[in-house]
Amino acid sequence: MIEEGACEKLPRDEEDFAILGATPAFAEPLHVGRPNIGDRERLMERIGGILDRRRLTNDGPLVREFEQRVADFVGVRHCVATCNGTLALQIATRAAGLSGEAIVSPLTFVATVHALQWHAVTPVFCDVGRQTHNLDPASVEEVITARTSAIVGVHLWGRPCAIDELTAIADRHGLALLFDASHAFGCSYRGRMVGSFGQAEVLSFHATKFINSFEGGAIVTDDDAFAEKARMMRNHGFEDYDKVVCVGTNAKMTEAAAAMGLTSLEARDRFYAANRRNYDAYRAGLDAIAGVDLIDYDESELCNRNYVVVEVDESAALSRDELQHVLWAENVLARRYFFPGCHRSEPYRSLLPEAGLRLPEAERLVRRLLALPTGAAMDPTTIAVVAELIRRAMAEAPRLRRRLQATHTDAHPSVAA
Ligand code: T4K
Repeated sequence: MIEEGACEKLPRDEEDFAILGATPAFAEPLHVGRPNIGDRERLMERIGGILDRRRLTNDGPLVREFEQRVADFVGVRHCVATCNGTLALQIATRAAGLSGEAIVSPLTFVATVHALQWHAVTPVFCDVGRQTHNLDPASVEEVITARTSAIVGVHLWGRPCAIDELTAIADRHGLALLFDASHAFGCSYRGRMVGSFGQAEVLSFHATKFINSFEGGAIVTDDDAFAEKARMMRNHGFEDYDKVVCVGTNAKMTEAAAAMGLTSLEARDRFYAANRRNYDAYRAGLDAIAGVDLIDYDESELCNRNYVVVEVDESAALSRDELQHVLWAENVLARRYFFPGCHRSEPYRSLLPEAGLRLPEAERLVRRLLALPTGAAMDPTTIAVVAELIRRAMAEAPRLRRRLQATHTDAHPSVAA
C-alpha cells in the first residue's frame, strides 16, 4: 500500500482561487515534511519491550540494533546514533579536530553551519553549482586559505555532492572532509551508498526525513578512532563507569527513538516507492509549465526522492514568492528551503555582511526554490490537484498578482497565517 494520504479535496468552482476568497482546495494543510510512518504494531511491540526491560536510554539494545542496521545498510563499520542530526554534526566537528575555517555551502539547513560556529570554527561560505545546488569544487579551491581545516559538503535534496572532486581537493590540501548527509540516507553515489565517504558523514532521522526516529541522527564512518571518539563524546566523554577521558555532551539516542528508527528502516521500500510515485506524479503534472522546473535525480543511482523541489525562474508568470502565497491560501504549505541562505541568517549575516557578493549562484537559487509536499502521506491524486493549481495559477497570473498586490505585503505566508 502506498497511498496513505487521501487528502480531502473541497468542492468549489474551478475558476476560483482561495486567495481570491474561495474555499481552499484542501481541508487540511499539506505539509512538506509530513512524517513517514512504519508498521504501528511493530513499533508498539518494541515500545512494550522497552518498558518491560526498563532500559530507556544510554546504549540500550535497540540503539545498538539500529546502529548495526544503519551501518550495514550504508556499508560502513561504525554508526554512532545520536539524539538528533545537529548534535551529530557538532560531535563530528569536534571529533575531526576542526579549527580555524571550514568551507561549507550557504544553501543548507542552518544546523550545518551552526555546528561549526558552535565550536568556534569559522564557516567560509562557498558557492554552489547552478544545476547541482551542492558545493562547486572549483569555487572550493578558490576559498582555501592557510586557516582552512576542512570541507563540509551537504548532499542537498539527497543528490550527492561531487564527492570524487571534493575528496581529491581535500587530499591535495590535507583537509578533513565531512559530509552532512541528512537528506541523503538511502541514496547512492556511483553505486556506493552515501554515508561511506569522507572521514565521516552525518545523518538526520528527524521526523521530516526519509527515515525517522521521531528525532535522531548518527555519525557513520569507517574510521575506528573517529567512531570511538564520537561514541565517548556522545556520552559526556565517559570511556567507562567513573572514567571521563575527553570533553563530551549528552547526545544519546533513546530506546524509543531507536524503536521508531528500526520500524521506519524496515518500511523503507514502501517509502522509496511512495516518494518515487509522488515524484513521477509531480513530473507529469508540472510538465511544460513555463518557468517551473522540477529538479532531476540521477536515474542510475538509488535515491530517496524525499524532497520534491521546483525552480521558479524569471520566465514564470508568477514569482516563486507569489506562487507560494497562492498555494498557502489553498492549504498547500510549500516551503522556501533554504531561504534566505545561511549567509543571510544571523549571526553570519552580521559577521560576514559581504558574503553574498561571492555567492551568485546561491543568491539566485534562494529566490527560486520551492519545496512541495511529498512522502507517504501524499498520493498521486492529491499531487495532480497541487500541480493543476500551479498550472492554473500561472495561467491566471495577472488576476492573482493584482489581488496579491492589493492585499499585502511582502510578508511570508507563514507569518500571515
Ligand atoms: N542538516 C540538514 C541538511 C538538515 O536538513 C537538517 C534538518 C539538519 C542538518 C539537522 O538535523 P536535525 O537536528 O533536525 O536532526 C525542518 C526540520 O526541523 C529539520 O530537521 C530539517 N533539517 C529541515 C529541513 O526541516 P522546519 O522548521 O522547516 O520544519 P518543521 O520541523 O516544523 O517541519 C516542517 C513541517 O512538517 C511542519 O510545519 C509540519 C510537518 N511536520 C513536522 C513535524 C516535526 C509534521 O507533520 N509532523 C512532525 O512531527 O525544519
